[in-house]
Amino acid sequence: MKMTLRWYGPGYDSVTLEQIRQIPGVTGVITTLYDIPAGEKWPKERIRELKKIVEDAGLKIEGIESVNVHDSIKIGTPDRDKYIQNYIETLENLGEEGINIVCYNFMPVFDWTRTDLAKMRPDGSTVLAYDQKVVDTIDPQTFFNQTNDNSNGFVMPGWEPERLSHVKELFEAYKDVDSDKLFANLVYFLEAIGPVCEKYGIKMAIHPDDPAWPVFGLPRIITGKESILKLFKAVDKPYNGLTFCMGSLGTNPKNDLPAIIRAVGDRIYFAHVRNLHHFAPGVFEEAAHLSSDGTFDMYEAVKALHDTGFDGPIRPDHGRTIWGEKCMPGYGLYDRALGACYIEGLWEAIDKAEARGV
Ligand code: DNO
Repeated sequence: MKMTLRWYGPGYDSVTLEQIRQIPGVTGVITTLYDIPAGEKWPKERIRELKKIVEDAGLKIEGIESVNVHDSIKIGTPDRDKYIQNYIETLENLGEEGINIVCYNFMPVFDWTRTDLAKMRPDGSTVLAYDQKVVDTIDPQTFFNQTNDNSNGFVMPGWEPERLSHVKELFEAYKDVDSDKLFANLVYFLEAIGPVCEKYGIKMAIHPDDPAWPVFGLPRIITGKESILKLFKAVDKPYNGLTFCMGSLGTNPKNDLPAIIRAVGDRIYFAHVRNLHHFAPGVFEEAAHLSSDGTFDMYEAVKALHDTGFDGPIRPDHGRTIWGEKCMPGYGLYDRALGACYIEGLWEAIDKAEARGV
């Protein structure tokens, strides 16, 4: 595995590449061109420029998170082919630069959803948290405004103000899109980008829905083992793979995380490793990465990745905000650095135990 950190690019991140380089074991970043709206083509020069910035800092771009998919593709409107063509050209430009892991999601309207971006824990740290009751009693526009207002002045991934200033219109546009239609549109998209992925060896790693159930009445289709395997069967090609995101799949306590890893196996191209603390169904907060701080057995999950021969990038995921850091909620330096070292410690121990036949 390759340990990485998500980095939003110049001007969008409070964390610098120089800081990332000093986290023991971290050799690369997962990044994006954050300013390019979903649906637009990524120019070759911009990709090259980004690559140079990262490489000049002694790191490597290990993957892109995300090349976002335009709503027309998810909805299946007549103009979707135009946006798919832009996506293909973006993949071509990435492929030409040797970047071949692309994380994306197929969630309608909202990307990941949390009801509190700074829930205070007893130790004074703050975390992202979710309570289904809040989602059930708030309208989507107010919810969006609230998320936007509480993000410490950062643009949160998947919550682009321009797109989401039209929440009502977006909901209207999705009104006939049920889960079958959304799934069919995903298959259409994956089939259309197949040739470019195969030409450049690009691995498309879909990000599971977060939380792993419908929110605000919108369908969600990548929520657990069955739906992931269904997608792999529908487009049974190696380029069609998964971002194994523990925090997203783990929002549903019924999802057995190590079992999902073992079932999906070599189609996991990228892993987000993190912990959640569950209080009740639909009520959870994000925890430190350590098993003892949350509900997941982190050893078992990392062991499953190790046992299945996972050799792609791992990144610690949302961290707590600690030590007075001013950062995008979930994406500070300190707790993610602690998370990276903890995951590396688990990995080393598993590696050595295996080598010694323990
Ligand atoms: C949240 C992230 C997601 C993820 C996208 C992938 O912090 O895990 O925003 O990047 O869903 O497209």
